[in-house]
Amino acid sequence: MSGGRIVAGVLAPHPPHLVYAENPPQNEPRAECGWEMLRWGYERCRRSVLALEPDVFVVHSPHWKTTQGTHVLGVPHFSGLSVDPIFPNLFRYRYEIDVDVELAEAIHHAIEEDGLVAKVMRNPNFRVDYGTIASCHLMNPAWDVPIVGLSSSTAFYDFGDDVGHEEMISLGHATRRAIERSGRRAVVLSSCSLSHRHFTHESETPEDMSREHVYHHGQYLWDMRLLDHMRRGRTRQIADEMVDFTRQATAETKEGSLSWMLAAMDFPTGPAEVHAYGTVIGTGNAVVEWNLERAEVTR
Ligand code: 2X7
Ligand code: FE2
Repeated sequence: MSGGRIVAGVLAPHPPHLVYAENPPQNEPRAECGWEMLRWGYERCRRSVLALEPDVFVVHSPHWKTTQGTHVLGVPHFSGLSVDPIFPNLFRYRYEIDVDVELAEAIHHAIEEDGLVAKVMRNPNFRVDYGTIASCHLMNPAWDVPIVGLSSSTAFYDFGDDVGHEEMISLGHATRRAIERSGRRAVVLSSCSLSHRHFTHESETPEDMSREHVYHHGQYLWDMRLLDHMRRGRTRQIADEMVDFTRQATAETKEGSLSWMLAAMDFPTGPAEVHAYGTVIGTGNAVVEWNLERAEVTR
């Protein structure tokens, strides 16, 4: 099969707080409200992306960390309870996840073609990480579109952030190639926050928005710089500045989700749509859509 393509890419951050504040039936804890700007941004983004009728979401998560290369979820259905290790008070989520195993295997094959280390994860009892779950839930709470989940290799930690960034660019190219061969209409999700320094104390009521603000002006300036690049179609410049950004804003881009997604989209030059920016315990989070089916975004 051929003729597949990436129809959209989304910077889709995964703070469990956003799922908590939505009160979906799958999540045990109950919230009064909270982080509305981000949640309403996700709502707008979701409407736009689901209108493209994608066959699959392909998500790269910083919270599935693997030491030997990139792993790909490769079981047709996962079911279980995901508990956030840091915020068990906010996220205890019962998941049912369908996986596009054929595409997962094709991505695995393409990664190996490029000489990178990869593995298909075939353990049916594997507990899917909360980064994958939160981003996919916020993009499609109905879970009626299958996913492919990619781990983040620890290349950034083992060999340095510059090497890690380059490896994620290669991973993005391989992902794109596999999708093109697959015939699928895919949406790629970069599951990460931007600046990532956060408060070490939680307020008694987690959704008390009088306590929410940016951690540090320098971090905020970096986030705004990146969002400005996105809105002006400067994706290559983002890639050029990624290592500096990651270091100076202590950004969650360290695990490579954004580098991977920009490369998978082949660095689009049209303007991305920033649906929302907001902080979660001081970290910078943006919901940003590259709708590659719209004329002004295609190259
Ligand atoms: O994983 C996260 C995150 N990236 C940002 C903020 C809060 C919690 O969890
Ligand atoms: Fe995170």
